[in-house]
Amino acid sequence: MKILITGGAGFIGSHVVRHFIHKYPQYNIINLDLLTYAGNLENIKDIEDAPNYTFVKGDIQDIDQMRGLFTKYEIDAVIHLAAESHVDRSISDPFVFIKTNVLGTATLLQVAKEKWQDNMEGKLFYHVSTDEVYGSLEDTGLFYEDTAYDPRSPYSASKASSDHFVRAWHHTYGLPVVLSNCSNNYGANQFPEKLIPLFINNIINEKPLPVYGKGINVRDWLYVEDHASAIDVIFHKGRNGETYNIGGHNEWRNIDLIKLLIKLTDAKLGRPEGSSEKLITYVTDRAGHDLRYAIDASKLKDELGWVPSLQFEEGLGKTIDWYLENKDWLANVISGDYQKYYENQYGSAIG
Ligand code: NAD
Ligand code: TDX
Repeated sequence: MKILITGGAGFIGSHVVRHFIHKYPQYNIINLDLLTYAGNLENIKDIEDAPNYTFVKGDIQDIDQMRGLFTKYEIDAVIHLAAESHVDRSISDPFVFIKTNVLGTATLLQVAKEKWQDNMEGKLFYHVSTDEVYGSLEDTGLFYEDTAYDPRSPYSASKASSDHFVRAWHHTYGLPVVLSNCSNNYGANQFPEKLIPLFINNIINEKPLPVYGKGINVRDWLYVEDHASAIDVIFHKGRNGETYNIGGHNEWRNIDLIKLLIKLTDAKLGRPEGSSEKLITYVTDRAGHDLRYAIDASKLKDELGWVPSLQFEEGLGKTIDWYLENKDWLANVISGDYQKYYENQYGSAIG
């Protein structure tokens, strides 16, 4: 099988590529990535010489390039992760989200349909999506696969739109598809614009920790390697046309998570317990900040037998260790444009 993985130089994609390269030497993996600010070949350096691996730099919006790539590599299946993924960036610059997430996904769907339409047998378009498409929960309740879509940020609206197009290509053209909607991921190689790596980096450097609003928003956190293993299971066993929610049964209020992160990181740095709590700085809330996400992943458990493997403190500990051991990786990604982003996003609030 020849599998096109898009966005494989990004955070989750790099773990998915590594997982498939090692576990399925009989598959050929073609990793297509535009290498935007979020894409980094360092994330997959350890597997770049694997015999079943090919990297292609390219844009999912470029239909001619995608047609050429499907023909050249005789693609049988797609695992589509390439996207713009950061909510705050979608608030300041929504159009790149619409272009990449909506038009890019539609482009890939159209090319897959063109190339596979004579024989759809054994073909699969797997679309990786997010729990944010379901909107925001109050203190109780969970997102189910049939929860009505209610996206509220430009990011989640673009992901919701892409999900709709995937289902449209399935129902209209018979494209074999499967979708998954996952909760917040954390782990190695996450770009330090997202809460956990941003805060680890700032704790290390004794910089302010910008907590949006009152810090009472709730997210359901899943270790990234568990997401990769869920994608593996759904790719191989998921039913055509179905959607599977993926989650960690692991809800945390931001402020509680931040205090745990401080405790674990201070301990690893040999600082007195809680000493970095003084860095907590409450800043203006994110516009339209969704209060709570929480996933019911029982369909995935009951139908396909997948459950998360790691406890949160263990996963968080491994994540902090990775950032402490990979200071060069961190230094490289926070040079250049990151400084401009940081200044625009936080400058006036925390200096
Ligand atoms: P990321 O931002 O770390 O990586 C995205 C990758 O896509 C980068 O390597 C980037 O270079 C690439 N890319 C962007 N535009 C492209 C284009 N036009 N053509 C080709 N490649 C392009 O994102 P992530 O956090 O790894 O998320 C991966 C996927 O998983 C996304 O679809 C996201 O919506 C989804 N998701 C993420 C989370 C999370 O917590 N991070 C949770 C659920 C779902
Ligand atoms: O500086 C910050 N301060 C802060 O309080 C940042 C960056 C975040 N936050 C809050 C906002 C959220 O309530 O922390 C929470 C997590 O924020 P992010 O890491 O930006 O994640 P979130 O907005 O929840 O979205 C993530 O999960 C779903 C991913 O970025 C998405 O790609 C994914 O689809």
